[in-house]
Amino acid sequence: MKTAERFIAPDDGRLDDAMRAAWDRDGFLALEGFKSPAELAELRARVDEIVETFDPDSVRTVFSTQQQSHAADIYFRESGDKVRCFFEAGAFDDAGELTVPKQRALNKIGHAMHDLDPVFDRFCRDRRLAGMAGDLGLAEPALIQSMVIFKQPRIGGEVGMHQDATFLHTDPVSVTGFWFALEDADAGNGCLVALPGAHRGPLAQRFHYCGDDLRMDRLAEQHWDENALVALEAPAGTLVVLHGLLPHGSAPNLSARSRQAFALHVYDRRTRWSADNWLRRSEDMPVRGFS
Ligand SMILES: O=C(O)CCC(=O)C(=O)O
Repeated sequence: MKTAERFIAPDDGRLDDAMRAAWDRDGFLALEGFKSPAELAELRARVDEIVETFDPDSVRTVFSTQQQSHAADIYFRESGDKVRCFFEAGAFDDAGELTVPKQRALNKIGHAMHDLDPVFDRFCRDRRLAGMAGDLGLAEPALIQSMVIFKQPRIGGEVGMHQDATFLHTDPVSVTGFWFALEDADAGNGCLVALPGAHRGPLAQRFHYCGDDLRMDRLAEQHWDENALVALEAPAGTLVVLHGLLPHGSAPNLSARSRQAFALHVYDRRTRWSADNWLRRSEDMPVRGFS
């Protein structure tokens, strides 16, 4: 598999012509050195604190993109405006007991740390990101979702190929992913993979409420050529920006190294947020921009 091109992150976050051309052509942009070691260390220390205070017996929700079984789970459904921890499928034995310490058992934390936690708030509400969002056409950015993705050693699960607009839909599509490597991500520990240029194709699926049920509907045939995948290798501190229609995912992490990442998803308020999206927020927590 080829490795995708990376740019050196601009100091002020503003995209030059070559970066804009790569974004238009590929539907992604990898910017190395966007976050400093100190910024990464601060966020990772906060992640460690959240995990430290999390009681694994309080909930046993497993998050897996392979089966939507978690969808029935109220803990997941109500996490759009909360800070909640989700387990890896491979973290339990047949008797339902954790086989690894909780620090090695979580798949992710989601989905509103950017609004509820001061350290995440600072990491996300970065004036360089605000400038970049403007360059990407997000004229009225709304920070809708944040996720820590652990990709644990040995048991870090696959993230199946998907488009973010499947889960965070607006009309027209505007969701944009800002994915940060908190640790080195490479082909050996399950880095992101993507199909360059395939963001020009249609939205293939939608995950949405239908009454009280959450369901996945097919909207268009998926002609995603897995032979054309590229590896988005990303040294710690790299920001990978992902177009909402770009098919992307990541392989399981079978290595002994973890591959922690943080993702922030932003949409443009000038578009119409689809009311049947899975992610819901209470009225007293309206979605906010970069300031
Ligand atoms: O970190 C990963 O492996 C997947 C992340 C992803 O798909 C996303 O942020 O949209």
